Amino acid sequence: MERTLILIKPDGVARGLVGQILARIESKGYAIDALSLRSATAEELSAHYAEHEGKPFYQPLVDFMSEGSVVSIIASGQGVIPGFRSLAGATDPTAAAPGTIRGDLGRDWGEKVQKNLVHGSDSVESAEREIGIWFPAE
Ligand code: IDP
Repeated sequence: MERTLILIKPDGVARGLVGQILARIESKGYAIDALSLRSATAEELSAHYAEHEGKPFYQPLVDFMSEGSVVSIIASGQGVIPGFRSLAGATDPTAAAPGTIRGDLGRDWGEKVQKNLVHGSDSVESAEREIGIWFPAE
């Protein structure tokens, strides 16, 4: 069964949206196979965002991701990788379509602030790599 790595970022945890976001994942029919709430380590964040290192938003993104607790989730189901990205909506919450997590619940976006509530892996390779970062036992 296809699986993906989902993160509920610190803005989602701080705003009390964990339940709503989990409900959308479960209502779509995806299974939650693992779930953890804790602060991300510097090592996890630099590994997770390695592809963005050197970009202007990299350091603000890592700082924001270190601001509070993160929920990491392994979800599975048919087509869950593109399916969750479609539930999440466009990266910029001000442009994300209504009906998506970012479109309905996200607000804050700026040059240096990247508060878009969730992350979802974008390919099978990324999913397996990211699951290895957040759930090393998997
Ligand atoms: P995604 O989360 O929609 O897959 P990515 O391009 O993988 O988007 O970017 C990872 C994260 O980096 C985004 O979710 C967002 O928080 C931040 N980000 C991406 N592009 C920008 C940008 O142009 N400005 C500020 N933050 C950005």
